[in-house]
Amino acid sequence: MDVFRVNPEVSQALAENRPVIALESTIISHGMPYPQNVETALNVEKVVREHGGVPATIGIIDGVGVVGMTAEEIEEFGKRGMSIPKVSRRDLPIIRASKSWGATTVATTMIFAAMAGVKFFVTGGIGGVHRGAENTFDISADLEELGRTDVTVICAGAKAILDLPKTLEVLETKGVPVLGFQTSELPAFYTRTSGLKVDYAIRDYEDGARIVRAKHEMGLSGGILITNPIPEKYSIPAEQINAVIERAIAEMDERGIKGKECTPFLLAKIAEITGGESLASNIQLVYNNAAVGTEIAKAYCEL
Ligand code: PSU
Ligand code: MN
Repeated sequence: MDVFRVNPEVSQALAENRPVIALESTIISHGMPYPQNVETALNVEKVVREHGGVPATIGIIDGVGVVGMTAEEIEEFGKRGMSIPKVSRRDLPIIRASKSWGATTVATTMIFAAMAGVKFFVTGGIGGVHRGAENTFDISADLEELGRTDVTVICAGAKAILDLPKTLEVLETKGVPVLGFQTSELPAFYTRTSGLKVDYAIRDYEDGARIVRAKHEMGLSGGILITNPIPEKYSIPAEQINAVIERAIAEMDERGIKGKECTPFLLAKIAEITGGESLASNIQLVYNNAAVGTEIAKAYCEL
């Protein structure tokens, strides 16, 4: 049984040095409700194509990593939702041996992307150091993966459900360059600002592509994080969303929710409290990341 299989359109694009963009499936099965999850996943693929790229949505089907799922497979990930396990690095051998389906997180999407030779990956937000990590030790495996696997991840920063200063500290320790697309401030997902500085503000697509190329030339292991602020018109004021996040975290603690359930619980709770406003913002920032990420990947192929 193959460890992974690559969609023929994706392998052809890779062979011809055309931009391929990896997309994750945990955002589909655990990050958004049905049917918005499927609609968003298919629209993101469309945005990638409109910008001249080839999308490769990644998930695990019958124990095999699929790099470039079909629309029907994406639909299945959306419909089955939370009943498909959320798979991080430590879960991979178990999922393979049991020939199960698995929704890939940022960490495992990076793993399969790297196996297939896909260099760019677009998503909404990454996992990071959770608030209270000094007691719980809850630090997302996404950070570890960024420290070791060579894929450039384009996202809208990290949500304030995380401890953002500590997340940046861990990324620094692991040697991950954190870039801001036309901003020197780390975006905080629903909001464009966080008061924290990124390592470098990218001026344009080519500027970003050159940094990715430079890292490859140096043979440095690990990924690069490109953070792209949510478009102004879809952003939610920090005071407003932070109050919601506080409420969601309080309820999570009350219910004793821990470990891998934390992020999906908080995402759903925040969407519920905001009456869908956060979900609409979430969807828009993913589209925006797909546009910027594909343009940077295209500039990389043209260097
Ligand atoms: N952040 C989001 N949306 C998401 C996730 C994070 O805004 O869907 C998902 C991603 O798949 C990410 C995972 O890799 O949650 C992180 O989970 P954890 O914190 O359990 O490592
Ligand atoms: Mn965790």
